[in-house]
Amino acid sequence: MTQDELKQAVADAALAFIKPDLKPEVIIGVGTGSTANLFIDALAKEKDDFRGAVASSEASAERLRGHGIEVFDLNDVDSLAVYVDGADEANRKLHLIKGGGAALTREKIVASVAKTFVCIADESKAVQTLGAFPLPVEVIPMARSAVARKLVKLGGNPVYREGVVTDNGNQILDVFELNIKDAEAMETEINNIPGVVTNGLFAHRPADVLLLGTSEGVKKLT
Ligand code: ABF
Repeated sequence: MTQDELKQAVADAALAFIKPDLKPEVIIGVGTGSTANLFIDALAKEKDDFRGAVASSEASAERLRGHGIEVFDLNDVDSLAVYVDGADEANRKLHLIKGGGAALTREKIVASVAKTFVCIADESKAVQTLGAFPLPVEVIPMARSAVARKLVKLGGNPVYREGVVTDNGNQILDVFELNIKDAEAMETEINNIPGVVTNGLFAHRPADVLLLGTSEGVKKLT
């Protein structure tokens, strides 16, 4: 199977996973990226069976609206039963690296509100140790160089993602060569650097379920 077919398979599996929870009052958290886009397209077929969605990016909000799905501001929503999103890397503890699409901060916020976080990914994203994918860090623009110097002290090699402005008006540093043995500790340490909005480690709030697309079918990891 191609990578695109694996992504489609996990998008369809995510829809089957959440289908029993769809009710007229339900609002669903929806992520960002090519796998999440396939989930949005699948979700559109059920649009009359739930109330709407909260999106983790402007791009996903636009795609949802394009399908006629109502998009809610998170401030107007008390709770989310489920959040479905992709990832750049996932380990066996379901700790993730996210943010390759620069939407990490909103993704982390929406994930934090959701009761169940369902991560959807093709098997190329499964790793033993996180960190081969450069860790995205969203920074306040005036702090970019100061944060980068601190990241070097942590052993990383931060690279400014030029030309990218996040939905929050900030910038992204991609940190190469980090040795992420303890993802929770690293997440905390980087988030404590003044000027960091958040980093792409999802370890304190990992996924609850990982639907992994493999050539032997979709595996459900918890
Ligand atoms: C989002 O989309 C991000 O957190 C992650 O960077 C990316 C994964 O993209 P794709 O599904 O296109 O591989 O979930």
